[in-house]
This record gives sequence, structure tokens and C-alpha cells, in this order.
Amino acid sequence: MMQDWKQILIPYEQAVEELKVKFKSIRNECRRLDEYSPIEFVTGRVKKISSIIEKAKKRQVKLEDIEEKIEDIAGIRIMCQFVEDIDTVVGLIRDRNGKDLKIVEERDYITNIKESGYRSYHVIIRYTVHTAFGEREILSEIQIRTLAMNFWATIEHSLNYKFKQDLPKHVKIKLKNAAEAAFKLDKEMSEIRDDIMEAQEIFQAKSSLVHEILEKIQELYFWGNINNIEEIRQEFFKLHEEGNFNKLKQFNKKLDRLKEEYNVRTIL
Ligand code: 0O2
Ligand code: 0O2
Repeated sequence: MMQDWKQILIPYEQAVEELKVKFKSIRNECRRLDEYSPIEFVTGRVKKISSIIEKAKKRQVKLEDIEEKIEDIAGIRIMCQFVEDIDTVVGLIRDRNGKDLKIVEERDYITNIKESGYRSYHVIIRYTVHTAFGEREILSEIQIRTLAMNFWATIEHSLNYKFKQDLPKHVKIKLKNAAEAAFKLDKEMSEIRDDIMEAQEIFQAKSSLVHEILEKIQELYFWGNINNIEEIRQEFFKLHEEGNFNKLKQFNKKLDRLKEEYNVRTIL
């Protein structure tokens, strides 16, 4: 039986790994291009066998129907900074519909907040994995939420686990209040979204500029024959300390000129 479960879960494990890579790469590409990323971080898991059996029992799903009826055996969670980013991410998923995934259903628990106070956007997809034993199409649930929604859901989930779904009344009230606070936080963050995004973009741009400069100094150093490399390094340290973005940009251009100059000399 255990062996059967292992065999069943292999494509789900592969799907989670692949989907994590795909969504993480959206974030990584944006960062590399100094662009704002609608994705903050991504997690994924394959549901534990005991939880699958428990869910099947609760819903009176027969063992042979588990793969068609339990949609979140492969679960992906995408965290965003702002509620608006959720729409962007859902848009990205819709763009892929019929390409590397098929959307089965969307559940908007952001507009339709659950009784518990739970908010998130769920997209159920069909996803094909190519395993050693051939092609397999599996179901997967993608949950898209803000950091605040995630904070609340994680705590509520662990409390439910602790109290075995039977939350005492005072805990329930506190959780409802906390859900309201998380909702307000998201709203307030949205109001200053433009300022936050701008600050983050500047920070990101500055960090890649510094990276670029350091690489160029290293290149100039290794090409040798640059007698004022120490001077260049000192100049960089001074500018870095000063923290003026425009001056760093000018310095970067100066390094380009130096590199070009040196290249010309090498060619000649
Ligand atoms: P995994 O990759 O499955 O082990 P990478 O090195 O690129 O694979 P990444 O995404 O650069 O990993 O690391 P990141 O974003 O710093 O996240 C590290 C792990 O912490 C990931 O778990 C995140 O999903 C998880 N995490 C949990 N809470 C937070 C949070 O508030 N912020 C961030 N940034 N990460 C968080 P995994 O899925 O096990 O990664
Ligand atoms: P896990 O892995 O423990 O998170 P149902 O379970 O019947 O309410 P349904 O219709 O199967 O839900 O699917 P739905 O509501 O789209 O998604 C179920 C999943 O959403 C849950 O998975 C949770 O991850 C999350 N979720 C839904 N409601 C709540 C809630 O009130 N609080 C928290 N913390 N999470 C919620 P599981 O099965 O609990 O699995």
C-alpha cells in the first residue's frame, strides 16, 4: 500500500518542483531587470498521505477517486506584497491557460471572504508532467495571497490544528479581529503602493549597479597594467559611502570608458 502511495505521489512531487521553478523564475527575471516583481516568494508542497486520507474520509471520496476529487495534493502558494499584485499573477496564469497548464476553476476568496475570515485567490489547474513512465496529467491548487493574508492563514491553520478544528469562542473572536486587521493593513499598504514600489525599485537598481561596478573593477584589475586601480577602488568606496545614485551611475560610465580604452590598446 505504501509503495502504491509512493508511486501515486511521484508525478505530484515533480509538478510541485516544476511549478515552483516556473513562478520563482518570474520573480528572478523581474529582479534581474530591476523591475518590480508581483511575486514576493513561492512555496509548494505535496499533501501528506495522512492528510489526503483524512480529507477523502471527510468528503466521502472513494480511494480510487482521490486523484480526481482532491485538488490540492500538489499545492503551490504564491505570496505577493499587495492585493493588486494578485490580479497581475492571476493574469499571468490565465495567459498560460492552454499552454503549459489548463485552468479548471478559479475561487475568489478575496471578494468572497470565507466565514472564518480566510482570504486568498485559488486557481485549480491541470498540469502535465513527463515522468519515467510516461505523461501524467494531475490537478494542482495554486493559492495566491498577500503577505498579510498569509500571516493570518498560517496562524489560523496552526490554531485549528492545535484545537482539532474546535476553536474556543474567544480564540475565534480574536481571529476574526485579526482578519479584519490584516484586511486593513492590505488596504493601507495599497494606498502607499506607488511610494513603496518606487523605493524598492531604486534600492534594487542601486544594488545591481553596485554589482556591475564591482565586476568592472575586477575586470580592470585582472586585465592588469592599470596603474591607478587602487585610486579607482578608493573612488568607488567614497562614492558608495556617499550613496548618491547619479554619481555612482557616472562612475559606472567612467569604468565603461576605461574598459573601452583598455580594449582598444589590447587590440592594437
Ligand atoms: P525552496 O527553494 O523550495 O527550498 P532559492 O534559493 O531561489 O530556491 P529563494 O526563493 O531565493 O530560494 O529563497 P527565499 O525566497 O529567500 O525563500 C526561502 C524559503 O523561505 C522558501 O521556502 C520561501 O518560500 C520561505 N519563506 C517563508 N516565509 C517567507 C517570507 O516571509 N519571505 C521569503 N522571502 N521567504 C519566505 P521553500 O519553498 O522551502 O524554498
Ligand atoms: P492544507 O494543506 O492543510 O492547507 P474546504 O477545505 O472544503 O474548505 P475546498 O472547497 O476543498 O475547501 O477548497 P478551497 O476552499 O479552495 O481550498 C482549501 C484550501 O484552502 C485549504 O486546504 C487551505 O489551505 C485553504 N483554506 C481554505 N479555507 C481556509 C481557512 O479558513 N483557513 C485557512 N488557514 N486556510 C483555508 P486544506 O485542505 O486545509 O489543506
